[in-house]
Amino acid sequence: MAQWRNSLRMLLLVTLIVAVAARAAPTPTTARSSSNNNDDSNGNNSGSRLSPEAEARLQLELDNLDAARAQMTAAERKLARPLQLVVTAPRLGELLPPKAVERATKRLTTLTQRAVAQHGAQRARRGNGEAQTETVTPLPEGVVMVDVLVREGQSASVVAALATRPELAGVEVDATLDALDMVRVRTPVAAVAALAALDDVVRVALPEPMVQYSAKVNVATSALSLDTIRAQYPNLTGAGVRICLLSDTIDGIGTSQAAGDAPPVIDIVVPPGAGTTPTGPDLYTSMPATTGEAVAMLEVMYAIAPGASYSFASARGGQGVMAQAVRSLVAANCSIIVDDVQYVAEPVFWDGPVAMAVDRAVAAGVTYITPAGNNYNLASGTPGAWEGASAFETVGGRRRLIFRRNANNVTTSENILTRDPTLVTLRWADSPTGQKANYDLLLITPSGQLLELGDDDTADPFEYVPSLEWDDTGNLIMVLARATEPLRTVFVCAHGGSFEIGTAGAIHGHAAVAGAISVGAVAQPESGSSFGQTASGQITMRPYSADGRRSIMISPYNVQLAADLNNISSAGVEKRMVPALVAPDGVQTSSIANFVGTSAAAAHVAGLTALVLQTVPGLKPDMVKSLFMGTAIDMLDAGWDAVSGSGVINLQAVITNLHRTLPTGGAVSCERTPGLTVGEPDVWMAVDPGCVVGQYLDPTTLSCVACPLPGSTSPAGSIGITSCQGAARGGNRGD
Ligand SMILES: [Ca+2]
Ligand SMILES: [Ca+2]
Repeated sequence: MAQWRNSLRMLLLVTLIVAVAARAAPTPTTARSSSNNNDDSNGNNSGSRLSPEAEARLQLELDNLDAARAQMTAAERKLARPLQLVVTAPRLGELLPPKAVERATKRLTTLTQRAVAQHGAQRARRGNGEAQTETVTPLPEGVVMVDVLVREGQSASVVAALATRPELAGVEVDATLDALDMVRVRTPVAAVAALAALDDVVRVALPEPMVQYSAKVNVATSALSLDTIRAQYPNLTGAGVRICLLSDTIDGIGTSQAAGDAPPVIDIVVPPGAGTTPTGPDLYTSMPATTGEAVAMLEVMYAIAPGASYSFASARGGQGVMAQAVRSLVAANCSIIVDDVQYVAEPVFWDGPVAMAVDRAVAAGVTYITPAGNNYNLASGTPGAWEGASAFETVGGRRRLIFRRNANNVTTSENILTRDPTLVTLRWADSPTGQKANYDLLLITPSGQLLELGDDDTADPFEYVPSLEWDDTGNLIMVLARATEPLRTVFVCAHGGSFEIGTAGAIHGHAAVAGAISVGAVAQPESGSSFGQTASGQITMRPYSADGRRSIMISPYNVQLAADLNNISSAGVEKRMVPALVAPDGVQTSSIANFVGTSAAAAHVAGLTALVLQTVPGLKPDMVKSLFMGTAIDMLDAGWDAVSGSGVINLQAVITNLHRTLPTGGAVSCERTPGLTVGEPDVWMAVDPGCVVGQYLDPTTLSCVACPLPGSTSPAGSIGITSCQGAARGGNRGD
C-alpha cells in the first residue's frame, strides 16, 4: 500500500501550454551510401532474425528510399507519409518501397468509403429498426482531410491563398484552428503538393489518429445488476450530479433514448474550433465511423445513475480540440468527466495538452475518469508495449534499436507483432532543451519488405505506422536512429495488439494523469453476482487491460526531471501508480450487445461516482479516488499492483461507507486508521450532505480538512443519512 502514496500527491495548478506537434520545418536528409550490400561487420550475425535474403531486400529498399528522399522537392518534404509516397510515386516510383506505396494509396483512396461502409454495417448489426440515414456526406474518392500546419499567425494568409490560386481549386476549409496555427482542409490528393508549396505552410499531415477502447474480443455477457443497492437506497440515482462524456459521436442515440436505455436529455457541448459536426462517419481520421460505443457508455452510466444530468462533447479533431473540449465541459458544470478515447500521439514521458487539461479539470474539482486503455499487459503474456533504455546495433550502416539480449548475448533488433494492432506508435524521451534524437519506426514483412514508414524529421519525438485495413500479425517492427543521435528512453506501443518482446507500462497519455482515476477491466462473473460484490477468486483480469506504471521524465514546463533521459529508474523520474483500480466490463447494452474493454469499465466507475457525489456534494476528486481505492477488493499481488491497481471496485462497500449511521450530538472528529502513512488510501469522511461543514481526512497531508458542502440540504430520508454532526469512518480494506 505504501507504493500508492505518490498517486495522491496534490496536483499542481498548472497553466495550459498547448504543445503543437510537428511545428518545425522538415530538414532535408542526407542521402546515404547506395550500397545494396550489408556493409557492416555485424552483418547478418547481428541478431536480426531476418534471413540473409530478407536482410538484403530490406537494405535495398532503405537505400533506395534514401536516394528518393534526396530527389524530393522542398514542398514534397513538407508532406507526411503516406501523402509523400502517393504524391512522389509517379516520378520516383522505382526508388520507393512498392508495398508501402500500395498501402498508402489504398489508405488514401478508401479512407472515407470504408468509414461509411462500417458505419452502415454497425447500424445494421444493431438490428433495432433504426433507419440507416447518413448525416454527413462522405468525402469523394481521391479527396482527403488533411491538417495544414502554418507559420505562426499565418492561418488567414493560407486561407486567402486557397481562394485565389487556381492550382488549389477544390481545396475546401473545414476548420481554422488559430490557436494551433492549423487549417484543416478537404483536398484532392492531386492538390496536396501545391498546398505544401505555399510559403506559409510548414507541413501537411493526415489528422492524428484517435483510438477508442472497445476491445476486439467476444466474451460471455451478464446483465448489470444494481438491485441490492437500489432496494436499500431507492433515491440514490445520481440526482444533482452532471456526468459528462467525451467520446467520438453519439450518432444513433435516438433509438436508445426511445427504448428508455439512454438519458432522455443530453446537452451537447461544442468546443470552439471543433470543425465538422461530430456526427456520422469520422472524416478527420482514418479510423472507423462510430462503433456505438459512446451510446453504450451512456447506457451503462444511465443504468447506474438514472437521476443524473448528462452532457456530451466530441473529442474529434486532434489533441488541441480534445483539450479544449475538456475545458468546455468543466465550464459546463460537469461534476464528472469520463472519456473513452485517446490520441495516439499524446506524449508518454510528459503531460501533453490533453493531460494538462485533465489535470486542470481535477484541480477545479471535477472527478475525471479515464480508461486505462486496451493495450494489453505484460502479465497476460501478450504485452502491448515495449519501454526501455535505447541501445543500438549497426547493420548496413544504420543503427537499429535492440529489444533484448538473450542468454547467449545475441541481440534482437526487430519485434514481432503477435496480435494485429490498430497502429504502432513510437515515442522517446527527448531532451526538452538539449540535443534532439531522431528515431524512425518501420513496419516490415519477415521477407524484408517495407510496409509502413514512420520517418518524419519533425521536432516532435513521435512516429507511428498504421495497420488500419491489414492483418499485420507476424510482421515486424524496427526502430532506427538517424546518424549519431543521443540515447533516449523509447516507448513503443501496439495499440490493441501485442508484441513478442514487451514490457509493462502500456498506460500513457492522459490515462496516466496523477489526479484522474485510471480504470482497468476485469471480466464480470457470468451469473449470480452484482458487480463489485464478488469474491476475488471469481474475478479474472482482462488480458487487454493496459498496465502501469507510467514514468514521467519531463515536466510540462520543459524541465528535465530525469537525471538520465535513457533510464526510467534514474533519479527525478516520477512514477505514477496507474491504474487506480479495475471494474467489470462485458455488459449488455442496446447499442453494443457485449460491451467489453476498459471504456465499459470506466463507465461503471463514472456512474458510481454520480451516486457518491449525490451523497456528498462537492467531495473532492482525490477523496472520491481514495474512497474507491480504499474499498476495492484486492487481487493479483498483495496491495496495489501495476495491472489491477488497488483491485476491483466494490460498489457495496463504497455505498455502505457513505451511508454509515453517524454518531449524533458529538463534535465532528477526525481520526485516521492507525498506521496509515501519507498518501495511503483511507475512506474517512463526514458524509452528511445536510451538514454545513463536514470533515474528511486529506490523504496527502493526513490532516483534517473542512469538506465544502456549499448550500447543501438533506431532503428528509432521501439517502439514509440519520444525523448531521459527526463523522463516519469507513473501514480500510475489506470493510
Ligand atoms: Ca524520425
Ligand atoms: Ca493487488
